[in-house]
Amino acid sequence: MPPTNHDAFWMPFTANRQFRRTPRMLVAADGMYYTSEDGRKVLDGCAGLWCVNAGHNRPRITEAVQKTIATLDFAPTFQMGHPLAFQAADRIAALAPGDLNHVFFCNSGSEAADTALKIAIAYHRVRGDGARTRLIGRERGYHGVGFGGISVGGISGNRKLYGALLTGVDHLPHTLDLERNAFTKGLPAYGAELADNLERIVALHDPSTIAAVMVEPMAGSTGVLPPPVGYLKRLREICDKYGILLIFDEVITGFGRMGGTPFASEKFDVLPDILTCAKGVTNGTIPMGAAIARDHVYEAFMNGPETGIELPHGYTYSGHPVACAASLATLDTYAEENLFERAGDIAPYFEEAAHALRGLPHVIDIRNVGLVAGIELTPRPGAPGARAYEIFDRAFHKGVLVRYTGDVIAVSPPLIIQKSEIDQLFGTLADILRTVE
Ligand code: PXG
Repeated sequence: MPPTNHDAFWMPFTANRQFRRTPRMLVAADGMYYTSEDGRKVLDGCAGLWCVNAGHNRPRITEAVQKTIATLDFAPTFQMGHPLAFQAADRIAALAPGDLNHVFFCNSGSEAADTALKIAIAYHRVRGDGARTRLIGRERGYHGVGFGGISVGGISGNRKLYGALLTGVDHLPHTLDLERNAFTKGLPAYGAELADNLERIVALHDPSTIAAVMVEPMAGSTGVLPPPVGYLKRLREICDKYGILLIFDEVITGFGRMGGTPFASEKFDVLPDILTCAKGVTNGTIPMGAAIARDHVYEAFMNGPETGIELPHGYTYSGHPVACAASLATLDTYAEENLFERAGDIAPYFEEAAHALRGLPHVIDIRNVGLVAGIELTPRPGAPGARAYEIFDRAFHKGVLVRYTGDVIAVSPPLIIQKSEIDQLFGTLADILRTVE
């Protein structure tokens, strides 16, 4: 085979020139491990990009994809249907808590976020409350890379190049508080009162102008921020008080990541009006996302003339047959192996292993919930992110794949991880932390 040319692929969220100098290439994956181009086994410490919750190369999912692509490679879902889309929606709705019963399919978490925001604004409009157009997000929030998602999201690096973004957006403060909460195991004790900032935002803009609040139950991409105890409940109460829709972005937290339940919503006992998911919905195999609406949201649209399109929105690949087949097989795999419960059962061991890094050089906080951990480091003077990048790169060469964001190392392995692999994961990080500058 000729050597791979690295010039044409403009890589996402990557330092392209740096990567071309020192490429890190993966060529195969099975179970908990990738195989690198130079033939090494690399432990997958982040489930790909937080999506391969059942581990790699699961036969049931592979077979379903192979069978479906040979039977119904594509079918439209605008004015046409195919059974797999209805079956997948039904299964996903059954897994979602409460009356989150109506599944709008798209192809990614970004599209799910923008879909949810559009549904929220349109919901108020179809009810005759069309002045409710404002959207409230949170500092450090990540809702993908569409214009809706970056506007409501709060990661400045993802926003600053892209102009004025959406108008009519405001942000809650983020919930990270190292002074009060550093090295908390599980949910931090302090910070529920930060939700009260929603009252201030409501007072500023008037409740009659606000459509929705969107947050991640646990902020992932920004560096693992579990919600303070009571924070999400408080957001729900304030939304209820003022008729504001609450959207949970469960693109990372969905499908067992929080341990014990399919969604964070159930784990933290707070029901949003709309829940978005992606990633684990197909175990990362085929692109798919969804915005799932509660009955009152869906029913608000079902009032006009029966021949009218209720929601002028959708993607060519909404409910793609191959993605739906992958999703059905993925949900079967999760259920057969009790993977959500398994994640909950092994989470205490994972927590102890993560917190064993406390006291090592540079470590200023360790945060965890379910099978997610974030290890925050002091930045190198004048070079934010450089130390975390070096750790990520060295870990890869020592056979462990982790993520880094800013100066946080993020770990979120497949839910099938064994104790010995948890030891390998954190042991490798410990070795590197002891020697990194
Ligand atoms: N919402 C949330 C909460 C996410 O975490 C998206 C939306 C967007 O999903 P798509 O499928 O459009 O990428 C995400 C994606 C990382 C990392 O390592 C996180 C994501 C994607 C890639 C890397 O932090 N989250």
